Amino acid sequence: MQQHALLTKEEVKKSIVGKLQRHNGCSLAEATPNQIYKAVASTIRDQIMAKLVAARRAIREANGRRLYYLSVEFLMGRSLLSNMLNLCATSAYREAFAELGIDMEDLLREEPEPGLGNGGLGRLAACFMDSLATLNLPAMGCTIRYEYGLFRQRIVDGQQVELPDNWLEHGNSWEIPAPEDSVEVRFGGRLEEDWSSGELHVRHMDYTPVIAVPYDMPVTGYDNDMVNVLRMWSARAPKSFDLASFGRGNYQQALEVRGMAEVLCKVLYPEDDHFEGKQLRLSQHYFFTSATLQFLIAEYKREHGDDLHRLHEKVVIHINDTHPGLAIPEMMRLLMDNEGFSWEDAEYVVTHMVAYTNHTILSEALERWPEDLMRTHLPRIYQILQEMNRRLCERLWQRFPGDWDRIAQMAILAYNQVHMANLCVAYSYSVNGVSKLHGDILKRSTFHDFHLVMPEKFSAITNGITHRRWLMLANPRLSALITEAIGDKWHTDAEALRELLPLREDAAFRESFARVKRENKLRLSQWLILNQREGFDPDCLLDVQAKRLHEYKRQLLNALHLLVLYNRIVDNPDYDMPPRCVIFGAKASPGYRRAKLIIRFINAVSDLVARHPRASKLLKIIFLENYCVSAAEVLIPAAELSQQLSTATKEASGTGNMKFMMNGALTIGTLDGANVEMDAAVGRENIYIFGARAGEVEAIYAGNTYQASTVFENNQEIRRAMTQMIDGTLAEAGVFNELYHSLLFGDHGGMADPYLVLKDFGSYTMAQKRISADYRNADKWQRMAIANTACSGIFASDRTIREYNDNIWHLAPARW
Ligand code: 26W
Repeated sequence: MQQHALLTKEEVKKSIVGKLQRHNGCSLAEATPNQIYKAVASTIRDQIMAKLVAARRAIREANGRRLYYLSVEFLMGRSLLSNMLNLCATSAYREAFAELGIDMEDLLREEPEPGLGNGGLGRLAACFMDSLATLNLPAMGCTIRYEYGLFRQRIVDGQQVELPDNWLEHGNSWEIPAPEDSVEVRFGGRLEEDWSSGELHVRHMDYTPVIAVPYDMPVTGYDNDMVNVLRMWSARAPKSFDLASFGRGNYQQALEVRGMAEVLCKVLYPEDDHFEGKQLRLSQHYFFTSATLQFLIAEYKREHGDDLHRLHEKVVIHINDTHPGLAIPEMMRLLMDNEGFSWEDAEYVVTHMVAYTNHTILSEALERWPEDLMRTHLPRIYQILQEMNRRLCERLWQRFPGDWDRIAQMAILAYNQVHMANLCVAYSYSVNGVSKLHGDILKRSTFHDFHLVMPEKFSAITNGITHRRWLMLANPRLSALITEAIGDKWHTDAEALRELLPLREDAAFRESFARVKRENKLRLSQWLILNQREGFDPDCLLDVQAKRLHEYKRQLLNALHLLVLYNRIVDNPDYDMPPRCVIFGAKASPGYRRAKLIIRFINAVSDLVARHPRASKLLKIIFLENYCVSAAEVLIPAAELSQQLSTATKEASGTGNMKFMMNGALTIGTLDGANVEMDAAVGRENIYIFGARAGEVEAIYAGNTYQASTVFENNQEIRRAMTQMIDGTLAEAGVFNELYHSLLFGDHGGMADPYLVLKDFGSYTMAQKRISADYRNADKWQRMAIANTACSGIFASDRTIREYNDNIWHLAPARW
């Protein structure tokens, strides 16, 4: 493929030096690393802006449909290198840096990382943005401009400590403020209704107004002219509530309005596993959703005139999980109250415009707002929800006469709660899951009854990752090797990676593949030394589990197994295994006590192993601090084994699993989420599958047939490791009692070992044995590793986005 760099090396040099002169009044030699970073970013930004202007005009003129992708999280990672890559400018810049004496790695570290997401859901949204732009699809990502992203994690004495992430402190080189698109969002207050000329008019009085101001972050497509934006909404108090100009009597109210605006976008909620009905969170969701809808209506009117009856033909709103689900009643409100629509007309437009993706079946993560909170905080929205609920229940009554229990399960309002998932399923035109298995579970279980009533809405589109960030950018060595072998068409057609498959038989290719992996391990080790003063031997097997910390992801299974390995080594002076370095990367939600305890347990096992002379030669356990996008970019290319251990049915898809696979790691995993499809793609001989299958897990939960104590009694190794949890081997006695107790007895009347750690332990151990044996056979291992990269193409988000577009969005690619 033809690659079009915009600037030559000489032009790059000139523009960097020129920026420093004009912006900072200094020469390159005098500039600080941060000034140089900003100058470089600014040269890239100029090129993007030129494209943005042209793209916006072309999209306007094409007059086609547009996507608004609403997500409360976008975990974008750094932009400088990915923009360089997408502009095909990396080599021009690399050469310019070399001649100017700029260290590229140092420079890249200067960029603050926008961590505006928790994990999978937010990173998926970011991958989607890359693929949308690359496929020329007109789309806007819409979210909140949090002042503080996800907390920075430090490990102190083996325990997690959270620090604030003030990512905007030194400015953001990428954002473009768009104050002209500001809108007002209203909270609280009361409703006045009056019937005039035969119609009901609702007036919202005494509300608290907040101004939503957008900041746009450009998102470039790869090797094309497309630029979309991520629109981040920020809150400020209305000018009329300026304290100085405010009369005494309303001083209190002015203070309240200012307070609301100040806290609204302050911080991202760090929970991605547990829902709590906090008012501020509800405000955040409504704030960016309402602002987005008001803006898209204004934009539509500018281009198509004031009549909104065909809005759904030009606009599709995608809601990333239920968090932006208030888009549904909010659009009803805007159409009825501002545009004079009847209920029926408004409902027609809304139900043809909103599409919904579900990302979790864990019931504790499903959003259910207290009705009282909704009533007092968003009174008009609440009123609309009541009417939507009335109509839905009426319809369900026709279908299931007398079946009150079932109808209550499906209702929007029931048991004093607003059930967001039911709202989204009932009123979206599309409901989809994020892997085949997850899509099936939604149909047969989570939304079973809805599936009976409206089967046509349901689909499953397996998640994907942008292989440009996760392979080209993160793993330049492997990328160069691949391009040398099969050319560069895989940059825009990831399925072309399949052409690597026959190269498994090529000894020289296997050797190069192995060399790249070793160099990446070395790079990671150096990075770890720099960041936490602890590296590892690049000749050991590098085994990684990196993801949010959650009981269902079963980091505890991994850690218990390491304790068992330790015991084997200690017991047997001749015990032999290929030396391993096991890395954990995981943030625990600050309020999730048990998850934090698991981090402490991992670190205690790590210390125990490190203190034993023989064990520490065969095993090293590193807890990587502050796992985030840029850490993942160094970690994943180095990994040889990827641990994907979720209890079957619990991980909707997983996306980390795909990143590791693409970078040539082998997976040890359960048949859960997208692992099922990875297994099918790569073949059972190239993956280590263990543990209970989804059907068996469902049967256990349904019938309460599993007894954790039986495993404990029959498996001596597990019994010993668990005893070490509580007998003072790892920490003062008592510290890990809670973990022990939960595995053996369960919590407050629940079943023992609810995530089936003990149940799957035996089969996990067997799989690990095979791994150690296979790793000794370097040829075999490299063949399997190559097969994983070669078969990973279907997990590129380009494929995911094509499927969303063909089946749900129907956008026309922009061309100019
Ligand atoms: C309200 C609290 C809350 C916040 C976020 C609950 C749930 C969430 C997300 C839905 C959690 C999440 O990130 N889910 C992950 O989504 C990924 C992208 O589809 C999947 O790959 C993961 O399997 C799923 O856990």
